Amino acid sequence: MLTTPLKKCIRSTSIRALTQRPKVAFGRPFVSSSRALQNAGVRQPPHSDSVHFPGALNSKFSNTLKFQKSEDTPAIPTYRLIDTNGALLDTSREPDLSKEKALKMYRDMVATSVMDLLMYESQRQGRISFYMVSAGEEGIAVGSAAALADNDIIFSQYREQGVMMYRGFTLDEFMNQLFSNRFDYGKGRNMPVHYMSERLYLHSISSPLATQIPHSVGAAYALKLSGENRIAVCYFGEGAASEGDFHAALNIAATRSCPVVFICRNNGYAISTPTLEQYKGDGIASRGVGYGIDTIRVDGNDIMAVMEVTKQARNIAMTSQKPVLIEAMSYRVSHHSTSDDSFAYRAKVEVEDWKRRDNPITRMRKWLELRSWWSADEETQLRTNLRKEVLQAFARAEKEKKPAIKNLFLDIFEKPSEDLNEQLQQLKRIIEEYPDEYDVESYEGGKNGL
Ligand SMILES: Cc1ncc(C[n+]2csc(CCOP(=O)(O)OP(=O)(O)O)c2C)c(N)n1
Repeated sequence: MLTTPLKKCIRSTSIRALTQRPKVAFGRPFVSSSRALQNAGVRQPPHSDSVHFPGALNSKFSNTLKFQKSEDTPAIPTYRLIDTNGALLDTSREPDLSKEKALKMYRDMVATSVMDLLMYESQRQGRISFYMVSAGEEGIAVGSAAALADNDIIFSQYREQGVMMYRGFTLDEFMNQLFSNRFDYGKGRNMPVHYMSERLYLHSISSPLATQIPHSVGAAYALKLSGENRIAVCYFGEGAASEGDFHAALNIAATRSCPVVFICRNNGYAISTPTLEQYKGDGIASRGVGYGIDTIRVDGNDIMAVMEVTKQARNIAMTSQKPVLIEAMSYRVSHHSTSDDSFAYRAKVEVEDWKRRDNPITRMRKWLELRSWWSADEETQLRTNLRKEVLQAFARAEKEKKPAIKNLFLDIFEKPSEDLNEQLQQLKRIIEEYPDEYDVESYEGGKNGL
């Protein structure tokens, strides 16, 4: 039963009320939850062929019984700015980019790929326990990061090294995490590649797929309420987009009008699962439209297109306070991780073809060379220097001690519980009783680090 004031409120609501400027709370337009109730009171204009069933306000009546078929709907186009030879496809759309910034973007893509190659090899040698490269996806990461504000809040999956590189995560910071040494911000508790940085507004990566998507929406909602001049940005793969969290997140982002840019890296595979087995629709982009979210598909090998698209997406999210979805197309030229041999489920020739056909790094290099901003000598110099810098950071991180053993028990709760303190003492007693069984000296403070 509705109460009388509520009935009155519903009766007095018109379409105009729905389109009026929303109330402002904490500095940003705020959609109140009573809006849902207002929907129920939409008036039906007499003799209109439009239905105003509250669930689909713009649907017209039809006496043709016709199912909508996804195959009849044209696929969303893939936006590009430069072709595979680095030439601008439309000269009226010259990217707004200084030489200095372009060279930083190029350097960060190359740095990501040099670090990836060396770290992949170091895992094969057993020096680190695990690694994931982002080969073929450097353009998505660096291109999008270059279009964001330095303090936009970032949520990643695990293949976004280029975003961190562009933000200023240093090679030492990468290596400290990969070695779980005493300088690792995660105190050695997570697997390699699960980076984080409070300084750079990079939320910690965690393994359960897609959980970061609703987190990013929550962060965006908080930014909206506090009236801050920044947005949340969330990266994920097309495989992760099959999780329930993707649905929950995009739906709430749309209905609560949250300033978040979703960036889906569609690289064709989720470990061994090709996209043909992942979904039947037109990729991830077609879903955005279904949620009422402004959406675009972009060529992820074209760093300029990714940058321009992200710039505009950020602008929409910031000025209109609503979500935007970008689906960036690419191909995962690497194995999924060091625990995967992708030739068990795809032909080597497929991968080799892709490598030869297109690549975000060579495409940008050609673009730079067309402008005489880059030369073969500079390329050799850059790669030699980067290799040296990565190996030096690697050596520094490898010889550092691990975090003090007590960190195993800290940060589970804000303060350790009595049980945890008791377990810590118990571990201390066991280590003292069996000193030869534990390698405590590689941890900061050794036994006293407990
Ligand atoms: C909830 C959950 N299910 C399964 C996994 C195992 N898993 C790790 S990565 C991955 C594939 C993800 O593919 P995609 O999102 O397309 O990203 P990509 O690896 O291609 O970059 C899976 C299934 C996981 N980490 N979390």
